[in-house]
Amino acid sequence: MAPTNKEIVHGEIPMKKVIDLRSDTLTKPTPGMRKAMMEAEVGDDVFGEDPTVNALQEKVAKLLKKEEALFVCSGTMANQLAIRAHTQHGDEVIIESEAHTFNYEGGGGSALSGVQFHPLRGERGVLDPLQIEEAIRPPDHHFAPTRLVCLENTHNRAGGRVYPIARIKETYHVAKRHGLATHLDGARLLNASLASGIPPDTYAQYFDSVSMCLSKGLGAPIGSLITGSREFIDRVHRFRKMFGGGMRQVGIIAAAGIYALDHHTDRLRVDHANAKRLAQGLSQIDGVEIDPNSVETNIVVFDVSQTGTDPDRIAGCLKQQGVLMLSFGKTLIRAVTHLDVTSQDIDRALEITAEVFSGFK
Ligand code: TLP
Repeated sequence: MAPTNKEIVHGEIPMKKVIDLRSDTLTKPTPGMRKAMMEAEVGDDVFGEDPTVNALQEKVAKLLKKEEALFVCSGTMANQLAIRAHTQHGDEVIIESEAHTFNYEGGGGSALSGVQFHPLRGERGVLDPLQIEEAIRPPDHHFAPTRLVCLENTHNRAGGRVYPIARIKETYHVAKRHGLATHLDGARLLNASLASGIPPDTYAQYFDSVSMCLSKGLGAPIGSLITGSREFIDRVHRFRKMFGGGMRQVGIIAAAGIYALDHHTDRLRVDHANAKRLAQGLSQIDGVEIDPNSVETNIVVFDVSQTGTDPDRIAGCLKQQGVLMLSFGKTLIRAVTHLDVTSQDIDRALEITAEVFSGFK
């Protein structure tokens, strides 16, 4: 019998498809994307001579209505280069306490830029602009001068929350009143844009720099862009070289990015619908706490404290049944929908999750 959607053929033995919801970074390049990569025109990008990289940079600069964009290998590198280019050693950077740049970038802010972070506790990832204003250091030599404010949209740890545009606008005005630069970690900016209906450049206008990833929901195997003014990108370019991020015939991966932007942007709505479907199903399972209304994009974070069981253990049990999710702190589990997950996969993942949770009553 032909393998069903739920099966893949591995040698002679039909195996159940593993439903991998750990991250939207796990997607494999599609055949169309691989073809675009294979056919990409390339050149040495350190010489500025890779036409495919140049085309990608122009495309993203245009999308965000910024003067320039620079291709870098990862979201982490994009954020860290932005910090390096906006600040000097000894400066302070205001950031939300659950932000990726503060928590998951290997201490890059202090190690690579010599800055100290001033983390502020947000309300599900979102800061009150007044809170930001109060945190700005007065001009006194005792203090590290506040130089930069970083926001994240969508906010990963807040379950893919779309950062409200009104808050972004007010934050921008506070920052500018105090002469601060603004940076957006827009790793999933296109998810935010699709969910809110607000064009990406409308978000981008409130930031001096915006980073954006191609290797998350968009499904490219690698790559991020950092955008800003010509002068800013020129500084970033120098630091990219310094950090060892100058790449050569890299059009081969930039082609995947162009393909992703052209073919995978609108389909993010499928991921959002699947995430909603997952959240709705999870909310019906005893031991799971989640408000499906809080799920706006492709990230579903749910609380399992009612089970009295460690999320690592629960993730381990789900894994044994072929569903992969991430333990996301003391009581939380994260599931992310993406290009390689269908609505049937979501239904199957829900059946398995319900079965696994019935063992924790
Ligand atoms: N996030 C990854 C993990 O690092 C947690 C994920 O699976 O979600 N900003 C945000 C908001 C991110 O979520 C990530 C990656 C990054 C930056 C860093 O991007 P990469 O992994 O390309 O360095």
